[in-house]
Amino acid sequence: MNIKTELLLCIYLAFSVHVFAQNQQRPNIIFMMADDHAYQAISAYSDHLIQTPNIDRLAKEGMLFTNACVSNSICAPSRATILTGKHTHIHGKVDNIFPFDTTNVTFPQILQAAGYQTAMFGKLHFGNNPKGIDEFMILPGQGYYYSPGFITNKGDTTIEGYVTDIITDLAIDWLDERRDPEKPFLLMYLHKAPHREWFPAERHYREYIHKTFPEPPTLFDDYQGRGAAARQAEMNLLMHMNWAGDSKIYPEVMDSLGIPETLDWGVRALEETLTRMTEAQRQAWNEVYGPMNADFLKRYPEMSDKDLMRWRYQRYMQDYLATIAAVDENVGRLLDYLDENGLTENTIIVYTSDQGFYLGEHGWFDKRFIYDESFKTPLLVRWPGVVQPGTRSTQMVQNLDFAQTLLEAAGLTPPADMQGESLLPLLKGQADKWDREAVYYHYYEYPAIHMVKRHYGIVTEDYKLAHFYYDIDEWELYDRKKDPQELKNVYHDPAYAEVVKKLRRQLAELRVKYKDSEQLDRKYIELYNK
Ligand code: SGN
Ligand code: CA
Repeated sequence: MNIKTELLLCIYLAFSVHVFAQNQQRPNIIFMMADDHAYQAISAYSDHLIQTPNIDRLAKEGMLFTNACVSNSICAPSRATILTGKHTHIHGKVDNIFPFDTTNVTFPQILQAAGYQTAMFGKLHFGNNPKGIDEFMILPGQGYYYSPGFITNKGDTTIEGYVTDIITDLAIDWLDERRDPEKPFLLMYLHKAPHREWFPAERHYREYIHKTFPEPPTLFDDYQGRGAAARQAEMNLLMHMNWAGDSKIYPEVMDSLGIPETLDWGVRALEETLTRMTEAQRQAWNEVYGPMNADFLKRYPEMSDKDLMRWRYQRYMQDYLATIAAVDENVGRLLDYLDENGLTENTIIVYTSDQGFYLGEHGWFDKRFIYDESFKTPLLVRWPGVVQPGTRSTQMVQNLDFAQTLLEAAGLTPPADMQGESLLPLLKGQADKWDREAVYYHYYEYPAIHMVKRHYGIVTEDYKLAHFYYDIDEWELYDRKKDPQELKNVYHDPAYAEVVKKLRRQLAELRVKYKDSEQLDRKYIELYNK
């Protein structure tokens, strides 16, 4: 920590220390996050794709948010926003590329300084180690599904096994062996799954490879109702997925069919993970993916583009959802541990993702856009005695709000420069004390993989207005009530002229409120292009 940050933390704690001194039983906090976990793939939201009985327990015993969203739909920026309570243009981690600026103050640092025992297991993806964490084991970068390596306080290590099981073992071991019963704790439990490329555990791929999933109505979207940004994005299942890495087609099958790999690392991605498996794991894999390949080899010559799109969608869902089956099982293990050890009552559990994800809607995978499937994120909160079981909130809450919420829950006053709102009134069932009408969004990483153009925008319950401002200058407006699938940009429709005027004014006000500006837009473009 540099001297300035340290000083700020001390001053801040001197002011807030009396609050927690009064608070005898400060709650433990378990922050659970999966990477790229779409709300469409949690049965508490919708059970058309998968059953997630363990994650659903959190909805049954707590609150489910139907309108939770992120402020920048990509991994590391979202994580930095969660930790700092600030928009990405303020904490500076606007994309996945530059390392996180560790002079930012994060909520775990504040909890640690206030006497919490802190630990983090799983994926952080910051390019540097977490601050304010007593013990951590994090995956380097994106990490691996099989035999993953870990960076720890005491050096690097590799653990044989399946990543989702291992992260849970680490969390449970820590609770069991090193938790200090004299202190409240913060446990950051951060899954790699279901991030691309989707490599499930044997017990799940054996089952899921035989499943067929319903297709989203917009699988064959032609993007005609929208702007250039949607048409030029490179995240279409048919055109932009890798054959080896994503669909798990063997390179020799591709060769014999004359299919080139979509992106040059696709084959490497498959081979790298297969090489990390033990001999027995590889054998099991080939027993299941071998016949799938043989079947594809036979059918491919007869398949139209439409057939291929359908095939790729099924292949995608089989692996993506199978990795979620392991997340759900492991969340169940952790919840059981809390039950068996008397920790359920005094522990707040948050379950969320670093953003949403496209599961074939608009023909897409990946995220990044302000459009709903990537903009919205799952959010479930269980807090016995405070949150009424089985409740739902439809309010527009944002990952920007988590830091303040958790600090207040711990009896602390959040630093004044955090930009979110505490969710405590909503959690306590006092929605009348919540008055947010709109949220602000800003995505930066471009030009880059998936080619989603830079844009910022405002989202209200009724409308979504976005400005794509780099290498094009286009505005899009969606009527969320009439057009929930966001298929028709009505920005130029005269019937919406008044709405456009009002929203543009509100958006300008939000940019001022959150201290974003054209000058900053330009600064981040210049930094990126350096
Ligand atoms: C990798 C993925 C992309 C993904 C980014 C960011 N490709 O580059 O599909 O958008 O990560 O993901 S992969 O073939 O290497 O998996 S994020 O979750 O870290 O933001
Ligand atoms: Ca992610």
